[in-house]
Amino acid sequence: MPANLTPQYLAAEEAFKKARTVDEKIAALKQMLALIPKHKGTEKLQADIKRRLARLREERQKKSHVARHDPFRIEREGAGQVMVIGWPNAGKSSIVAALTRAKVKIAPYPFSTHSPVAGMMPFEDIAVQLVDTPPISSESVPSGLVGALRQADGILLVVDPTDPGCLEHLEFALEFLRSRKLVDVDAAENHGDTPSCLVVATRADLPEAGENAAILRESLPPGVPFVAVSAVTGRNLEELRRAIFDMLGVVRVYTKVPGRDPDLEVPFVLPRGSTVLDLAAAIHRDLPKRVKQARVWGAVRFQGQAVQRDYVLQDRDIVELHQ
Ligand SMILES: Nc1nc2c(ncn2[C@@H]2O[C@H](COP(=O)(O)OP(=O)(O)OP(=O)(O)O)[C@@H](O)[C@H]2O)c(=O)[nH]1
Ligand SMILES: [Mg+2]
Repeated sequence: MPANLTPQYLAAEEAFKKARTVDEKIAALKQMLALIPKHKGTEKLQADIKRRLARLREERQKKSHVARHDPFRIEREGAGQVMVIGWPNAGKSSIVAALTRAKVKIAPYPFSTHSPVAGMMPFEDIAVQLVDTPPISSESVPSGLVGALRQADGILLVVDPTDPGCLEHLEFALEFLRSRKLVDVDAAENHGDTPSCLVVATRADLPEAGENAAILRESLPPGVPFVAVSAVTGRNLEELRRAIFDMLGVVRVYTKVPGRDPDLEVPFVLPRGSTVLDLAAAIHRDLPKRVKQARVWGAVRFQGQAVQRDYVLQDRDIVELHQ
């Protein structure tokens, strides 16, 4: 080979191939550039490394820019994060305002929400984070939204049934979620590596909403939950809170020390399907190997029933771990 590359250079090249982050790649390319034998035979290769280096530096610059200003980077709080999305003027901010104390902007004209705003929705003894977002339409999807939706635990899709275009709006949004692989809208059960989704028809206080709300409901793929609410009268908001909680696919579990009353103040929130062992791991890393069995009060047939470590916890179970 005319280039006569040294083993040191080849090692640096190997490091480049293994590099995952932009910083690691830049470091490896700099190393390659330093170690490459400088002669005519490597000129093209040198130019190529410099080009790649320049491109990565540009990418890093852009990334740090985004990281500083990305308003969609909202730290998850509470039992789960649910993004509220929908067509301009659908009623997203009104729903977030009705369910949380977030200071959102509500206006009779479209595009009134410019950046996401988070608030906590109390539900029984826990709280779920709702995030109001700028609208999506066939013309534009806010940059940063897709990434944020991917991180979320659930997506609440708001549709205005009094809008003559509501069916197209719903179809557009479902296709958007489908095509970006954000939600498996066609699967009856969405839980897994993609967030689940829930469709909300708003303005149930207006007489013209009823008929279209029924059409929207019927047009949904089976398994996608639907609630018709009014943010103005509060109609069905309790049902909506419950549906949001159900969408998260979690269970609340309370722990109890033998001989004492259970701690009903703050539940552990675990993914549905979690077992006694998962609960032990959530309490302390070392606990699973010490737990032999448990007693459970709640959904099981006998109160205080002994269960094995692989018992699947039900929402609101009270669990006493035995070593
Ligand atoms: N009657 C009635 N009006 C509602 C309801 N929900 C929202 N509205 C009205 O609909 C308009 C739009 O509401 P917003 O909550 O700002 O809608 P949005 O989807 O956040 O709008 P953008 O952020 O601009 O996309 C406002 O005038 C609200 O008062 C409802 O349940 N009933
Ligand atoms: Mg809004």
